[in-house]
Amino acid sequence: MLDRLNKRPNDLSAFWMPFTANRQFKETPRMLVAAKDMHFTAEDGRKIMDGTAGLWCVNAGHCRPKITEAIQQQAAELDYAPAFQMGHPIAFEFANRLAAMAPEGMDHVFFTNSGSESVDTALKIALAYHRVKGDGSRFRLIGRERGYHGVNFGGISVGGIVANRKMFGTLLTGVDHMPHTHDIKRNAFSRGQPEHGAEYADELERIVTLHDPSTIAAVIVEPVAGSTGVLVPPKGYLEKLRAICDKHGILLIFDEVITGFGRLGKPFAVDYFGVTPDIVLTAKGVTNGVVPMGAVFVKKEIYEAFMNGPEHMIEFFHGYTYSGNPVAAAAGLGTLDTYEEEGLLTRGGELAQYWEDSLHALKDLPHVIDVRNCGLVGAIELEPIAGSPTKRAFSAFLKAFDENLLIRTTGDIIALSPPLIISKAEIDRIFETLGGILKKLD
Ligand code: PXG
Repeated sequence: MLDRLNKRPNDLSAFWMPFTANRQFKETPRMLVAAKDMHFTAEDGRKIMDGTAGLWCVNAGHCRPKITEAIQQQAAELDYAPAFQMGHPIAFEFANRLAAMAPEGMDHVFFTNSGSESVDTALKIALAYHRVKGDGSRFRLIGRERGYHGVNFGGISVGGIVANRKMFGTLLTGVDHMPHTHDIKRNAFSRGQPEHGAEYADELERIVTLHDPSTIAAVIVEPVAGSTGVLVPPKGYLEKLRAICDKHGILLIFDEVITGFGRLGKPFAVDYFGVTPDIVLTAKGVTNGVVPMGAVFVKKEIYEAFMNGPEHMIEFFHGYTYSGNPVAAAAGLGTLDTYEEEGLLTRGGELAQYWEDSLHALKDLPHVIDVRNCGLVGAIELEPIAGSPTKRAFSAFLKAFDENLLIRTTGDIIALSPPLIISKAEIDRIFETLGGILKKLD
């Protein structure tokens, strides 16, 4: 067997890597071969601090025993069972545990295998819901500029990232977009929710009026946009979206793939902002990123609306071979146990002030044009190099990796979202390293 700790595979060409500059990577690979708690181990033995919880998912830290053991046991006992017209206990057990901790009223769970699948599932539930209620003229979906909702066709259609859309044809029809809320001129260096910009939500009213409310099925937003650089909603903005949706009978969907499971210092962004949508969709932290899984939470009224017609008929024609997969559900239960035993779903709240102060201490360093934060998420926006956007932040990423710190960059924005087990000393280390890098950056 290949000794993965010591050997690099002899050929890197077959794996077409996702969201990666393949040629650059394969020329100078950055390989991670092991992980424990807050750190990865690189192939040269260096311990790399995980400043991003992998890709915003390893909220409990790496290789946590409860999760590992749960997976091992489940794989040996019931590895797979069909998910259609058949059941296995652990999927129900996990759904019940999730429903019990979910925002109030979100008491039904549909399982998927990723954030992208959760997004498309939520959009399909919204469309079908109106139809089963006899309101099938509601077919339009509203997303937002700079929204990231995964990479499937529904998600890129409602998403607002040009690069994710431009190569892929006509996408879904009947989609419109609200403006994003990123407003550096008025809100630079905001701590938590920015003061200005609630009025960006008024654009929803304009779009709804343009198309007529009777044609709109749902509005989907990330409560805090993650991938496009940590865009925290202005004060009053989400409340306005909720009110406009209520006024017109439109479903509001929160994409909590990043904000779910403790990232903001509360179990969900719904708890943090106190605004409740009709559907909450999740992935990533639901299993600590260990086994792919997503979970879409819906209100009772939505589930109940489908429970009509002849009882032998399938009520919702949707599902995946691996919906509620036993090994994924076991990973999820091990994850929830770990979150609960260690108080991780609220730990971000305890650390948030320290995190915010440490992050904002970098505000006067060269090239820094904005610093923003919410819960245990932070972003540092850099002035792009004229004519070479993204280069400055990518160079910070490479330097950080050399200095044993993993960060994420998107455009010229550095994003940070460490595992929720991080200590204050580790927060200090992240910002000392990053501060040193920013001082030296061209
Ligand atoms: N919605 C949101 C809000 C996300 O952030 C997805 C959906 C899609 O999830 P899947 O599991 O299909 O990838 C995401 C994913 C980054 C980064 O560095 C963010 C994501 C994925 C990879 C990298 O910002 N978010």
